[in-house]
Amino acid sequence: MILIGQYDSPFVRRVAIALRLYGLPFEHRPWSTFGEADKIAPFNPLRRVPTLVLDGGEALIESTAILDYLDELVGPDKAMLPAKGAERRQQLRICALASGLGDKSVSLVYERVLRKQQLSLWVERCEAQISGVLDVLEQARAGVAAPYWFGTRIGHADIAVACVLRFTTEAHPHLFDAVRYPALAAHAARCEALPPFQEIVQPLAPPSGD
Ligand SMILES: N[C@@H](CCC(=O)N[C@@H](CS)C(=O)NCC(=O)O)C(=O)O
Repeated sequence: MILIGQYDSPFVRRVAIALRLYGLPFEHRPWSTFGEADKIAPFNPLRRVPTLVLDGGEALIESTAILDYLDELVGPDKAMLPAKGAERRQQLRICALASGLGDKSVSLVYERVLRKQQLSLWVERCEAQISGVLDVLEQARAGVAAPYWFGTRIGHADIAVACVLRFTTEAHPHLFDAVRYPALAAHAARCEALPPFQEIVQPLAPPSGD
């Protein structure tokens, strides 16, 4: 399998960490979505990452769909998301909130670097969405005493939240205050201490806008 995309993307990083935790070998092509879009296009016309190219050449797109395939590959006993039931729904909701937070953080980066003049209506909307999600995630995580969101085993929700917190903290430090979000800060610290998180990491390198 070949994973396309740089690890400064919270979406690419969560897929790479899941691959590592599952012990699935993969090659990595750290192609930039802007600088190397022409390389990505044959695999994904959206020119977005993550894109996972399977051994037969099939290209999977969208992190949720990619992780769904990885879960299928490792089977129900090893999968980090149950195949059905309440925990699956709850975990998918946390993943969707984290992923949406990631979308808004990425949008704000593009707004900052790609536009000469930022549109305050859009910036304020994204910032309100980000803090709204952080407040909900903080309350949810504070209500869980277990080491991970759904018990003693790490799951996709844990990885998604940790990856998006790192990205948001690096990209928009004013939007994440560890004093306001202590449970999320502790969650991120616990995940970031694990070997796959330490190995799969890249400081944020946003497009230059030139
Ligand atoms: N919903 C997508 C989001 C992926 C995404 O936003 N990737 C960014 C990099 S962090 C990207 O490809 N941006 C280029 C673009 O959207 O044009 C997923 O979960 O895979």
